[in-house]
Amino acid sequence: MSHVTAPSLADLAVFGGTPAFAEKQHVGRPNLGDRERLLERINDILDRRWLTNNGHYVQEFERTIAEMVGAKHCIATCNGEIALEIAIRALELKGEVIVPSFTFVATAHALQWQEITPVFADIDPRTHLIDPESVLRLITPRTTGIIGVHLWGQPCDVEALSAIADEHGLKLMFDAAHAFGCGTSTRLAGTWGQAEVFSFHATKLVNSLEGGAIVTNDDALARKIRLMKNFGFLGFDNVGYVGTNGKMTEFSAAMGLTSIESMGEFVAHNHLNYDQYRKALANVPGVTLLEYDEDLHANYQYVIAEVDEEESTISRDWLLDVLWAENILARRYFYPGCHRMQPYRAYFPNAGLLLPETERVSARVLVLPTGQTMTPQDVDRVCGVIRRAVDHGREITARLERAGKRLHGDVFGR
Ligand code: T4K
Repeated sequence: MSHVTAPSLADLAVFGGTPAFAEKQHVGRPNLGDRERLLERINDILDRRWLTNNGHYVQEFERTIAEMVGAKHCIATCNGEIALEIAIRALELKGEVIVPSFTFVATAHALQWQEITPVFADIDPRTHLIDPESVLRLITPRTTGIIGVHLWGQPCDVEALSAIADEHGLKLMFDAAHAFGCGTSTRLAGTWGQAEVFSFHATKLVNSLEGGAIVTNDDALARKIRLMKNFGFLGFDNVGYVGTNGKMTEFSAAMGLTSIESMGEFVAHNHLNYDQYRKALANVPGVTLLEYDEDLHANYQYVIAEVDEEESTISRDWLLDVLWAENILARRYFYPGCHRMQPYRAYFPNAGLLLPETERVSARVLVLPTGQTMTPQDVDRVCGVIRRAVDHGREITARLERAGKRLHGDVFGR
Protein backbone atom coordinates (compact mmCIF):
# COMPACT_ATOMS: atom_id res chain seq x y z
CA MET A 1 0.00 0.00 0.00
CA SER A 2 1.31 3.43 -0.89
CA HIS A 3 1.82 6.07 1.81
CA VAL A 4 2.46 8.90 -0.62
CA THR A 5 1.24 12.19 0.84
CA ALA A 6 -0.54 14.78 -1.26
CA PRO A 7 1.68 17.88 -1.34
CA SER A 8 -1.22 20.01 -0.11
CA LEU A 9 -1.08 18.34 3.30
CA ALA A 10 2.50 19.22 4.15
CA ASP A 11 1.56 22.72 5.20
CA LEU A 12 -1.05 21.58 7.70
CA ALA A 13 0.29 22.50 11.14
CA VAL A 14 -0.37 19.01 12.44
CA PHE A 15 2.32 17.84 9.97
CA GLY A 16 4.76 20.65 10.78
CA GLY A 17 3.35 23.58 8.76
CA THR A 18 2.74 27.07 10.12
CA PRO A 19 -0.50 27.30 12.13
CA ALA A 20 -3.41 29.09 10.45
CA PHE A 21 -3.61 31.41 13.47
CA ALA A 22 -0.64 32.88 15.30
CA GLU A 23 -2.75 33.20 18.47
CA LYS A 24 -4.93 30.52 20.05
CA GLN A 25 -8.59 30.88 19.05
CA HIS A 26 -10.68 29.79 22.03
CA VAL A 27 -14.30 28.78 22.34
CA GLY A 28 -15.65 31.19 24.92
CA ARG A 29 -13.16 34.04 24.56
CA PRO A 30 -14.83 36.73 26.68
CA ASN A 31 -16.77 39.53 24.99
CA LEU A 32 -15.84 42.91 26.41
CA GLY A 33 -18.16 45.89 26.50
CA ASP A 34 -17.22 49.56 26.73
CA ARG A 35 -13.98 49.72 28.75
CA GLU A 36 -14.39 53.37 29.70
CA ARG A 37 -17.86 52.74 31.04
CA LEU A 38 -16.60 49.76 33.03
CA LEU A 39 -13.72 51.73 34.51
CA GLU A 40 -16.07 54.59 35.43
CA ARG A 41 -18.24 52.14 37.31
CA ILE A 42 -15.26 50.55 39.02
CA ASN A 43 -14.00 53.98 40.12
CA ASP A 44 -17.42 54.80 41.46
CA ILE A 45 -17.46 51.53 43.42
CA LEU A 46 -14.08 52.38 44.94
CA ASP A 47 -15.30 55.89 45.80
CA ARG A 48 -18.38 54.46 47.49
CA ARG A 49 -16.28 51.92 49.43
CA TRP A 50 -19.10 49.44 49.08
CA LEU A 51 -17.60 46.38 47.44
CA THR A 52 -20.06 43.55 47.99
CA ASN A 53 -23.11 42.52 50.10
CA ASN A 54 -26.05 43.73 48.05
CA GLY A 55 -24.42 46.97 46.89
CA HIS A 56 -25.68 49.65 44.53
CA TYR A 57 -24.50 47.92 41.33
CA VAL A 58 -25.72 44.45 42.31
CA GLN A 59 -29.16 45.92 42.93
CA GLU A 60 -29.10 47.66 39.55
CA PHE A 61 -27.93 44.44 37.88
CA GLU A 62 -30.79 42.51 39.49
CA ARG A 63 -33.40 45.11 38.47
CA THR A 64 -32.07 45.18 34.92
CA ILE A 65 -32.22 41.41 34.52
CA ALA A 66 -35.69 41.07 36.05
CA GLU A 67 -36.99 43.76 33.69
CA MET A 68 -35.28 42.31 30.64
CA VAL A 69 -36.61 38.78 31.08
CA GLY A 70 -39.97 39.77 32.55
CA ALA A 71 -39.51 38.07 35.93
CA LYS A 72 -40.71 39.46 39.24
CA HIS A 73 -37.52 38.71 41.16
CA CYS A 74 -33.86 38.35 40.31
CA ILE A 75 -31.24 37.37 42.88
CA ALA A 76 -27.67 37.75 41.65
CA THR A 77 -25.07 35.22 42.79
CA CYS A 78 -21.32 34.69 42.65
CA ASN A 79 -21.65 32.10 39.85
CA GLY A 80 -24.14 29.86 38.07
CA GLU A 81 -23.26 26.70 39.99
CA ILE A 82 -24.02 28.24 43.39
CA ALA A 83 -27.22 29.68 41.91
CA LEU A 84 -28.28 26.17 40.88
CA GLU A 85 -27.43 24.77 44.30
CA ILE A 86 -29.37 27.47 46.11
CA ALA A 87 -32.41 27.18 43.82
CA ILE A 88 -32.46 23.39 44.25
CA ARG A 89 -32.26 23.74 48.03
CA ALA A 90 -34.85 26.50 48.20
CA LEU A 91 -37.25 24.33 46.18
CA GLU A 92 -36.62 21.51 48.67
CA LEU A 93 -35.76 19.00 45.99
CA LYS A 94 -34.62 15.65 47.36
CA GLY A 95 -34.43 11.96 46.45
CA GLU A 96 -34.14 11.85 42.65
CA VAL A 97 -34.24 14.71 40.18
CA ILE A 98 -34.34 14.19 36.42
CA VAL A 99 -31.78 16.14 34.36
CA PRO A 100 -30.29 15.66 30.91
CA SER A 101 -26.92 13.94 30.81
CA PHE A 102 -25.92 16.10 27.85
CA THR A 103 -25.13 19.28 29.80
CA PHE A 104 -22.22 20.89 31.59
CA VAL A 105 -21.45 18.77 34.64
CA ALA A 106 -22.48 21.68 36.91
CA THR A 107 -26.15 20.77 36.42
CA ALA A 108 -25.64 17.29 37.86
CA HIS A 109 -23.11 18.36 40.50
CA ALA A 110 -25.50 20.96 41.94
CA LEU A 111 -27.74 18.03 42.89
CA GLN A 112 -25.12 15.50 43.90
CA TRP A 113 -23.39 18.11 46.09
CA GLN A 114 -26.57 18.03 48.20
CA GLU A 115 -26.84 14.24 48.06
CA ILE A 116 -29.75 14.36 45.63
CA THR A 117 -29.47 11.75 42.87
CA PRO A 118 -29.39 13.13 39.33
CA VAL A 119 -31.25 10.72 37.06
CA PHE A 120 -30.15 11.21 33.48
CA ALA A 121 -32.62 11.74 30.65
CA ASP A 122 -31.86 11.50 26.95
CA ILE A 123 -32.03 14.30 24.38
CA ASP A 124 -33.69 15.12 21.09
CA PRO A 125 -30.87 14.58 18.58
CA ARG A 126 -32.00 17.51 16.41
CA THR A 127 -31.81 20.16 19.15
CA HIS A 128 -29.70 18.42 21.84
CA LEU A 129 -32.44 19.39 24.33
CA ILE A 130 -33.92 17.14 27.04
CA ASP A 131 -36.49 14.73 25.61
CA PRO A 132 -39.78 14.83 27.58
CA GLU A 133 -40.57 11.21 26.58
CA SER A 134 -37.35 10.11 28.19
CA VAL A 135 -38.20 12.13 31.32
CA LEU A 136 -41.55 10.35 31.61
CA ARG A 137 -39.85 6.95 31.57
CA LEU A 138 -37.58 7.88 34.49
CA ILE A 139 -40.15 9.00 37.04
CA THR A 140 -40.18 6.87 40.20
CA PRO A 141 -41.77 7.33 43.65
CA ARG A 142 -38.50 9.02 44.72
CA THR A 143 -38.60 11.68 41.98
CA THR A 144 -39.18 15.20 43.33
CA GLY A 145 -38.31 17.40 40.39
CA ILE A 146 -37.09 18.03 36.86
CA ILE A 147 -34.35 20.40 35.78
CA GLY A 148 -34.58 21.26 32.08
CA VAL A 149 -31.52 22.81 30.43
CA HIS A 150 -31.91 25.45 27.71
CA LEU A 151 -28.82 24.14 25.97
CA TRP A 152 -27.02 26.40 23.48
CA GLY A 153 -29.60 29.09 24.36
CA GLN A 154 -32.55 27.20 22.87
CA PRO A 155 -35.58 26.90 25.14
CA CYS A 156 -36.32 23.28 25.92
CA ASP A 157 -39.85 21.90 25.56
CA VAL A 158 -41.22 23.84 28.54
CA GLU A 159 -44.83 23.01 27.74
CA ALA A 160 -44.31 19.26 27.74
CA LEU A 161 -42.10 19.41 30.83
CA SER A 162 -44.63 21.59 32.69
CA ALA A 163 -47.42 19.14 31.83
CA ILE A 164 -45.34 16.22 33.14
CA ALA A 165 -44.40 18.12 36.30
CA ASP A 166 -48.05 19.09 36.96
CA GLU A 167 -49.36 15.61 36.35
CA HIS A 168 -46.82 13.96 38.65
CA GLY A 169 -46.65 16.65 41.34
CA LEU A 170 -43.01 17.47 40.59
CA LYS A 171 -41.09 20.74 40.94
CA LEU A 172 -39.74 22.16 37.70
CA MET A 173 -36.79 24.49 37.28
CA PHE A 174 -34.48 25.36 34.42
CA ASP A 175 -30.76 25.66 34.01
CA ALA A 176 -30.74 28.69 31.70
CA ALA A 177 -26.96 29.17 31.96
CA HIS A 178 -26.71 29.57 28.16
CA ALA A 179 -30.00 31.33 27.64
CA PHE A 180 -29.84 34.90 28.93
CA GLY A 181 -31.88 36.94 26.42
CA CYS A 182 -32.97 33.78 24.58
CA GLY A 183 -36.44 32.32 24.23
CA THR A 184 -39.39 31.82 21.96
CA SER A 185 -40.79 34.59 19.78
CA THR A 186 -43.06 35.69 22.65
CA ARG A 187 -41.27 34.80 25.86
CA LEU A 188 -37.70 34.87 27.13
CA ALA A 189 -36.07 32.33 29.42
CA GLY A 190 -36.50 33.48 33.00
CA THR A 191 -40.16 32.95 33.73
CA TRP A 192 -40.69 29.25 33.16
CA GLY A 193 -41.07 26.70 35.94
CA GLN A 194 -40.63 27.65 39.58
CA ALA A 195 -37.21 29.21 38.99
CA GLU A 196 -34.58 29.64 36.30
CA VAL A 197 -30.83 30.04 36.67
CA PHE A 198 -28.47 32.10 34.51
CA SER A 199 -24.70 32.02 34.36
CA PHE A 200 -22.67 35.15 33.69
CA HIS A 201 -19.33 33.38 33.57
CA ALA A 202 -16.59 35.02 31.51
CA THR A 203 -17.32 32.65 28.61
CA LYS A 204 -21.02 33.54 28.35
CA LEU A 205 -22.59 36.06 25.96
CA VAL A 206 -23.08 38.50 28.84
CA ASN A 207 -20.48 38.16 31.53
CA SER A 208 -19.84 39.49 34.99
CA LEU A 209 -16.38 37.84 35.24
CA GLU A 210 -17.92 35.13 37.43
CA GLY A 211 -21.60 35.41 38.22
CA GLY A 212 -25.06 33.97 38.09
CA ALA A 213 -28.65 34.77 38.93
CA ILE A 214 -31.85 33.05 39.99
CA VAL A 215 -35.08 34.48 38.59
CA THR A 216 -38.54 33.60 39.80
CA ASN A 217 -42.07 34.95 40.02
CA ASP A 218 -42.65 33.33 43.41
CA ASP A 219 -42.41 35.91 46.24
CA ALA A 220 -41.86 33.39 49.04
CA LEU A 221 -39.23 31.49 47.06
CA ALA A 222 -37.40 34.72 46.21
CA ARG A 223 -37.28 35.74 49.86
CA LYS A 224 -35.92 32.34 50.86
CA ILE A 225 -33.26 32.45 48.14
CA ARG A 226 -32.17 35.95 49.24
CA LEU A 227 -31.70 34.68 52.76
CA MET A 228 -29.91 31.54 51.64
CA LYS A 229 -27.35 33.37 49.52
CA ASN A 230 -26.38 35.54 52.54
CA PHE A 231 -25.87 33.00 55.34
CA GLY A 232 -29.57 33.21 56.26
CA PHE A 233 -29.15 36.68 57.84
CA LEU A 234 -32.44 38.45 58.51
CA GLY A 235 -30.52 41.44 59.90
CA PHE A 236 -27.39 42.03 61.96
CA ASP A 237 -26.93 39.27 64.55
CA ASN A 238 -30.12 37.57 63.42
CA VAL A 239 -29.97 34.34 61.45
CA GLY A 240 -33.28 32.84 60.42
CA TYR A 241 -32.19 30.16 58.02
CA VAL A 242 -29.32 27.88 57.05
CA GLY A 243 -27.47 29.64 54.25
CA THR A 244 -24.26 29.97 52.31
CA ASN A 245 -22.24 32.76 50.76
CA GLY A 246 -23.54 33.13 47.23
CA LYS A 247 -23.18 36.89 46.91
CA MET A 248 -22.11 38.72 43.79
CA THR A 249 -19.46 41.44 44.15
CA GLU A 250 -19.87 45.01 42.96
CA PHE A 251 -17.08 44.65 40.37
CA SER A 252 -18.91 41.68 38.90
CA ALA A 253 -22.16 43.62 38.73
CA ALA A 254 -20.33 46.54 37.07
CA MET A 255 -18.94 44.16 34.46
CA GLY A 256 -22.35 42.56 34.01
CA LEU A 257 -24.15 45.87 33.50
CA THR A 258 -21.50 47.04 31.05
CA SER A 259 -21.73 43.74 29.20
CA ILE A 260 -25.54 43.99 28.97
CA GLU A 261 -25.20 47.42 27.32
CA SER A 262 -23.30 45.77 24.44
CA MET A 263 -25.37 42.60 24.31
CA GLY A 264 -27.10 43.56 21.04
CA GLU A 265 -23.70 44.02 19.34
CA PHE A 266 -22.42 40.70 20.70
CA VAL A 267 -25.45 38.83 19.36
CA ALA A 268 -25.25 40.59 15.97
CA HIS A 269 -21.56 39.73 15.67
CA ASN A 270 -22.16 36.11 16.67
CA HIS A 271 -24.97 35.93 14.13
CA LEU A 272 -22.65 37.14 11.35
CA ASN A 273 -20.06 34.53 12.31
CA TYR A 274 -22.72 31.83 12.50
CA ASP A 275 -24.00 32.69 9.01
CA GLN A 276 -20.45 32.57 7.71
CA TYR A 277 -19.91 29.14 9.26
CA ARG A 278 -23.15 27.98 7.69
CA LYS A 279 -22.14 29.20 4.25
CA ALA A 280 -18.58 27.95 4.41
CA LEU A 281 -19.47 24.51 5.74
CA ALA A 282 -22.55 24.02 3.56
CA ASN A 283 -20.92 21.52 1.22
CA VAL A 284 -18.44 19.88 3.53
CA PRO A 285 -19.47 16.21 3.66
CA GLY A 286 -20.25 14.86 7.12
CA VAL A 287 -20.01 18.20 8.96
CA THR A 288 -23.38 19.69 9.86
CA LEU A 289 -24.20 22.73 11.97
CA LEU A 290 -26.92 22.77 14.59
CA GLU A 291 -29.58 25.10 13.18
CA TYR A 292 -31.17 27.68 15.42
CA ASP A 293 -34.88 28.00 14.59
CA GLU A 294 -35.38 31.41 13.00
CA ASP A 295 -38.48 32.10 15.09
CA LEU A 296 -36.57 31.71 18.36
CA HIS A 297 -34.54 34.37 20.13
CA ALA A 298 -31.05 32.87 19.92
CA ASN A 299 -27.72 34.42 20.94
CA TYR A 300 -25.51 32.29 18.66
CA GLN A 301 -22.93 32.11 21.45
CA TYR A 302 -22.24 28.48 20.62
CA VAL A 303 -21.52 27.25 17.10
CA ILE A 304 -22.21 23.53 17.26
CA ALA A 305 -21.09 21.16 14.54
CA GLU A 306 -21.56 17.43 14.33
CA VAL A 307 -19.08 15.21 12.56
CA ASP A 308 -20.36 12.05 10.92
CA GLU A 309 -17.19 10.07 10.38
CA GLU A 310 -18.66 7.83 7.69
CA GLU A 311 -19.20 10.83 5.45
CA SER A 312 -16.36 13.08 6.58
CA THR A 313 -13.82 10.22 6.43
CA ILE A 314 -12.09 11.72 9.46
CA SER A 315 -13.27 11.22 13.04
CA ARG A 316 -14.33 14.12 15.23
CA ASP A 317 -11.27 13.55 17.43
CA TRP A 318 -8.72 13.49 14.62
CA LEU A 319 -10.32 16.58 13.18
CA LEU A 320 -9.95 18.19 16.58
CA ASP A 321 -6.22 17.39 16.49
CA VAL A 322 -5.90 19.01 13.08
CA LEU A 323 -7.70 22.12 14.35
CA TRP A 324 -5.73 22.39 17.59
CA ALA A 325 -2.46 22.26 15.70
CA GLU A 326 -3.72 25.30 13.72
CA ASN A 327 -4.41 27.08 17.06
CA ILE A 328 -8.15 26.59 16.61
CA LEU A 329 -9.11 25.28 20.04
CA ALA A 330 -12.49 23.76 19.21
CA ARG A 331 -14.15 21.88 22.07
CA ARG A 332 -16.19 18.73 22.58
CA TYR A 333 -18.91 20.16 24.87
CA PHE A 334 -20.53 18.12 26.45
CA TYR A 335 -18.59 14.95 25.74
CA PRO A 336 -18.79 12.29 27.13
CA GLY A 337 -22.08 13.18 28.90
CA CYS A 338 -22.42 13.50 32.67
CA HIS A 339 -23.32 9.82 32.99
CA ARG A 340 -19.80 8.91 31.87
CA MET A 341 -18.11 11.26 34.33
CA GLN A 342 -17.35 10.51 37.96
CA PRO A 343 -18.98 9.92 40.31
CA TYR A 344 -21.98 9.20 38.06
CA ARG A 345 -20.17 6.59 35.96
CA ALA A 346 -19.50 4.56 39.08
CA TYR A 347 -23.07 4.93 40.34
CA PHE A 348 -24.75 4.14 37.03
CA PRO A 349 -22.33 2.08 34.91
CA ASN A 350 -25.06 1.07 32.47
CA ALA A 351 -26.80 4.44 32.12
CA GLY A 352 -25.58 4.71 28.53
CA LEU A 353 -28.02 1.97 27.51
CA LEU A 354 -30.88 4.35 28.24
CA LEU A 355 -29.18 7.32 26.59
CA PRO A 356 -28.60 6.35 22.96
CA GLU A 357 -28.93 9.88 21.57
CA THR A 358 -26.66 11.38 24.24
CA GLU A 359 -24.05 8.75 23.42
CA ARG A 360 -24.32 9.37 19.69
CA VAL A 361 -24.34 13.17 19.83
CA SER A 362 -21.53 13.46 22.38
CA ALA A 363 -19.31 11.31 20.16
CA ARG A 364 -19.86 13.66 17.20
CA VAL A 365 -20.13 17.15 18.66
CA LEU A 366 -17.59 19.85 17.93
CA VAL A 367 -17.97 23.40 19.24
CA LEU A 368 -16.29 26.02 17.07
CA PRO A 369 -14.90 29.40 18.16
CA THR A 370 -16.90 32.57 17.71
CA GLY A 371 -17.45 35.85 19.58
CA GLN A 372 -16.02 39.33 19.40
CA THR A 373 -12.41 38.22 18.78
CA MET A 374 -13.32 36.20 15.67
CA THR A 375 -14.18 37.92 12.39
CA PRO A 376 -16.12 36.30 9.55
CA GLN A 377 -12.75 36.13 7.72
CA ASP A 378 -11.34 34.14 10.66
CA VAL A 379 -14.38 31.88 10.40
CA ASP A 380 -13.54 31.30 6.74
CA ARG A 381 -10.02 30.30 7.70
CA VAL A 382 -11.35 27.83 10.30
CA CYS A 383 -13.71 26.36 7.70
CA GLY A 384 -10.88 26.16 5.16
CA VAL A 385 -8.95 23.92 7.56
CA ILE A 386 -12.04 21.76 8.19
CA ARG A 387 -12.67 21.44 4.47
CA ARG A 388 -9.10 20.34 3.78
CA ALA A 389 -9.18 17.88 6.66
CA VAL A 390 -12.35 16.33 5.28
CA ASP A 391 -11.07 16.36 1.67
CA HIS A 392 -8.06 14.33 2.82
CA GLY A 393 -9.72 12.55 5.75
CA ARG A 394 -8.46 9.04 5.14
CA GLU A 395 -4.90 10.07 4.49
CA ILE A 396 -4.69 12.40 7.48
CA THR A 397 -6.19 9.73 9.71
CA ALA A 398 -3.66 7.15 8.55
CA ARG A 399 -0.75 9.52 9.17
CA LEU A 400 -1.97 10.64 12.59
CA GLU A 401 -2.69 7.07 13.64
CA ARG A 402 0.86 6.14 12.73
CA ALA A 403 2.24 9.11 14.66
CA GLY A 404 -0.20 8.59 17.55
CA LYS A 405 -0.77 12.35 17.84
CA ARG A 406 -3.31 13.70 20.31
CA LEU A 407 -3.16 17.42 21.04
CA HIS A 408 -6.52 18.34 22.46
CA GLY A 409 -5.90 16.65 25.80
CA ASP A 410 -3.28 19.29 26.67
CA VAL A 411 -3.81 21.02 29.99
CA PHE A 412 -6.78 23.28 29.31
CA GLY A 413 -5.20 24.55 26.06
CA ARG A 414 -3.56 27.55 27.70
N1 T4K B 1 -25.00 24.99 33.57
C1 T4K B 1 -24.54 24.98 32.31
C2 T4K B 1 -25.38 24.37 31.25
C3 T4K B 1 -23.29 25.52 32.02
O1 T4K B 1 -22.82 25.48 30.75
C4 T4K B 1 -22.53 26.10 33.05
C5 T4K B 1 -21.23 26.65 32.76
C6 T4K B 1 -23.07 26.11 34.35
C7 T4K B 1 -24.31 25.55 34.56
C8 T4K B 1 -22.33 26.68 35.53
O2 T4K B 1 -22.20 28.08 35.46
P1 T4K B 1 -20.90 28.78 36.18
O3 T4K B 1 -20.81 28.26 37.58
O4 T4K B 1 -19.67 28.47 35.37
O5 T4K B 1 -21.28 30.24 36.16
C9 T4K B 1 -16.64 26.69 30.56
C10 T4K B 1 -17.14 27.67 31.61
O6 T4K B 1 -16.19 27.79 32.67
C11 T4K B 1 -18.47 27.33 32.19
O7 T4K B 1 -18.97 28.49 32.82
C12 T4K B 1 -19.44 26.92 31.10
N2 T4K B 1 -20.69 26.48 31.61
C13 T4K B 1 -18.85 25.81 30.25
C14 T4K B 1 -19.76 25.44 29.13
O8 T4K B 1 -17.64 26.26 29.69
P2 T4K B 1 -14.58 25.00 30.59
O9 T4K B 1 -14.34 23.91 31.52
O10 T4K B 1 -14.71 24.70 29.19
O11 T4K B 1 -13.36 25.95 30.65
P3 T4K B 1 -12.90 27.42 30.92
O12 T4K B 1 -13.97 28.24 31.53
O13 T4K B 1 -11.66 27.34 31.70
O14 T4K B 1 -12.53 28.03 29.52
C15 T4K B 1 -13.20 27.89 28.33
C16 T4K B 1 -12.41 28.57 27.24
O15 T4K B 1 -12.53 29.97 27.35
C17 T4K B 1 -10.97 28.26 27.29
O16 T4K B 1 -10.64 27.71 26.07
C18 T4K B 1 -10.26 29.59 27.49
C19 T4K B 1 -11.28 30.64 27.28
N3 T4K B 1 -11.23 31.67 28.31
C20 T4K B 1 -11.72 31.38 29.55
C21 T4K B 1 -11.69 32.34 30.53
C22 T4K B 1 -12.24 32.01 31.90
C23 T4K B 1 -10.70 32.90 28.02
O17 T4K B 1 -10.24 33.14 26.89
N4 T4K B 1 -10.69 33.86 28.98
C24 T4K B 1 -11.18 33.64 30.24
O18 T4K B 1 -11.19 34.55 31.09
O19 T4K B 1 -15.96 25.66 31.17
